[in-house]
Amino acid sequence: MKQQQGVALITAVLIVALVTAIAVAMASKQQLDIRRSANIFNNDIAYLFALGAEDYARNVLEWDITKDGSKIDHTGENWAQTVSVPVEGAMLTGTLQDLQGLINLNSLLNSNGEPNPIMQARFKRLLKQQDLEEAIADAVLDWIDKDIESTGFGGAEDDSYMLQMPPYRAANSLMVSSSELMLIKGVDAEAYSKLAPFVTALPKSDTAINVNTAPAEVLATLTASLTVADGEALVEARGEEGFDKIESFIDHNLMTNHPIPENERNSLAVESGYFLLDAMAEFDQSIARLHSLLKRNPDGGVHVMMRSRGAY
Ligand SMILES: [Ca+2]
Ligand SMILES: [Ca+2]
Repeated sequence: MKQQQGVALITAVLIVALVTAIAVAMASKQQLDIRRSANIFNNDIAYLFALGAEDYARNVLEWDITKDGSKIDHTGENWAQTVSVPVEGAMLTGTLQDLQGLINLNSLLNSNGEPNPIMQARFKRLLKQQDLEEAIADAVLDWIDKDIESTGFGGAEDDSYMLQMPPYRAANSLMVSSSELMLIKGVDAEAYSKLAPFVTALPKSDTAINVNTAPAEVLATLTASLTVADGEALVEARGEEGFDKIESFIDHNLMTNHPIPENERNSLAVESGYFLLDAMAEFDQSIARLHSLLKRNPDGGVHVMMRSRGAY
């Protein structure tokens, strides 16, 4: 009888222990679920705030045309200033970059799909300036051109990429992101990091370089004789106001020894149509990062061409 009571007691203790363990597990799982749901909500809210920043950026770009009255774009304008503001419990930060200040890799071809010797020469000068093989320019051209015939010495098409591990094929269409460079023959991570600050991939071939927003390294690619130091002097000379027209740049005394041929002038500009927004929204412990490629028409209308969460 006593032995039976002992067994019952042990069983009771075991049941209590089991129920306690289950209760603790349930409670902590519930807490995790609550935290997880809160994270999902907060991430969504942060993303919505980032979209709000995009809307604001679109307005700023539109105002720059409709309210400002001047067509030119330069780094002293409102759109070029980084904005960091608290909004209803969130912290928003947004920066707009003029992508036409960079070399558009897709402009190595013209809109008819033929090689564009002016832009090729500029890209080759950039490669040389960054101590990289000029042959990379051939491979980039092959990557975006429609055919599968290799260009020059450095060209590469499917036959080259199919030998890689894993094998892949050339895009044979315009690049969507300049990070595609990393897939291209001759471009490793180091080469990419050298080029990335100076190149872009716009959804259009024939785009001009804005001399008011181009960094010194890009200005230095405009003629064979310009150096990065010349580019820095030009950046200094344009100041925050920029050049009011392309002739003011071409005829500037710093350009006297670096004449720009007549046929290359319309691939230079003092205004821009493509901008990259880098927006970040922090809400509670969630952070949303948004990159938006914005296209602005001459009438001021702004469209989102591409959006990417996280990296661009
Ligand atoms: Ca402007
Ligand atoms: Ca090709």
